Amino acid sequence: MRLERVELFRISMPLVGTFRTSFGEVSQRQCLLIAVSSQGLTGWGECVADAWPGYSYETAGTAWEILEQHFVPALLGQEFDGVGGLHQRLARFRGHPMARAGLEMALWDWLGRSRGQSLQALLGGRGERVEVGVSVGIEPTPEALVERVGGYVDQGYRRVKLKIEPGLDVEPVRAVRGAFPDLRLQVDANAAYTLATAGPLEELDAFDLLLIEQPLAEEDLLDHSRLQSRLSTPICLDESIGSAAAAQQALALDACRVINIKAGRVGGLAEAVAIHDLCRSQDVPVWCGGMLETGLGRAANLALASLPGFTLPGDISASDRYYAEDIASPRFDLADGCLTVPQSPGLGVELDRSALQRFCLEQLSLS
Ligand code: OSB
Ligand code: MG
Repeated sequence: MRLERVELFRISMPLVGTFRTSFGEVSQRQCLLIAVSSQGLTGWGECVADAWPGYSYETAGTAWEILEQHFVPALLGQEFDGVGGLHQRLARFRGHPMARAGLEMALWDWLGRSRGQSLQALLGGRGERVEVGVSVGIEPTPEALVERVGGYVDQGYRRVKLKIEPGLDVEPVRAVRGAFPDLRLQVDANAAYTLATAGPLEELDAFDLLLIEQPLAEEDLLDHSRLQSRLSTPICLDESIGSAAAAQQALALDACRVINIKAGRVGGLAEAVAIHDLCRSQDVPVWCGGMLETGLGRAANLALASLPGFTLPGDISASDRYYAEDIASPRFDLADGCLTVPQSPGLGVELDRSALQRFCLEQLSLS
């Protein structure tokens, strides 16, 4: 195949509420949308890099630069063979997994549309619905947190993830566990602790959590392994797992017992599936992480999460948990704690060009 045109859009969409994590607060989500066109068909992808480097070093700005200057020129007008061919053409470039993944997602959408197959079918997923959870930001008081969690429980979410940071960990978790004794509960520190400050995490063993996500620094597999030996709760890694090779090392070191898979963080859906396959062969549970995606990224996450090794509910909430207005339709509604996996060709959602123009800050067409 040969790409004839690639369009980049930098967008900013208001979230329904401010989302606070240990690395900062966000109330407007920035990301890039990428459209690839060939043979009269267009595929859409979402690059999940945010406005500033809090979660990872990539930003919407760095992704734009890398796509415009390097990745897109390496592909435009060149003959290559599907997703494998795309990765071969980009193999000489180091890093920038979110930029890579956004482009790859657009190609998956294009491939699915050209073959009349859903992304779920292309990836090897199955089933009409997947069970999902919700990620809840840090709240100033335990009372406010319990109220927010209660709202999500009333909507039908059966698994809740609480963001924590030093000083806002044991007491908030105690309050939520006290109010919801049977709720499936987990926490995410986004790398906010060190081995020296991880004492409170040992106290969390008392609250029957499914897992503790990314307690320590991204690079620090060894200390995660040391910490895991002190905890009965499984550690789950997010930021630390950039590839299947990293996953293999983390598991060999017992640095984690669960893995959060995000296609953006690992350079695309192909690598995400490779991590899934590796974990499945070792009976390690995985779940699909989220990056506050628009309807496009959410559609891709649902297809990925329908693979058989995704045995824990993902951070893939309903559209109304994030955005009053989205750029893709149909929206995703929660039913009985589940979302429906799109079945139409490609991502299975349609981009709304007029909504896109309303949220668009900058756009560029390359051909
Ligand atoms: O660490 O999982 C994370 C959002 C942005 C960046 C990092 C993370 C998150 C979330 C939200 O937890 C997940 C979602 O609902 O999309
Ligand atoms: Mg996380």
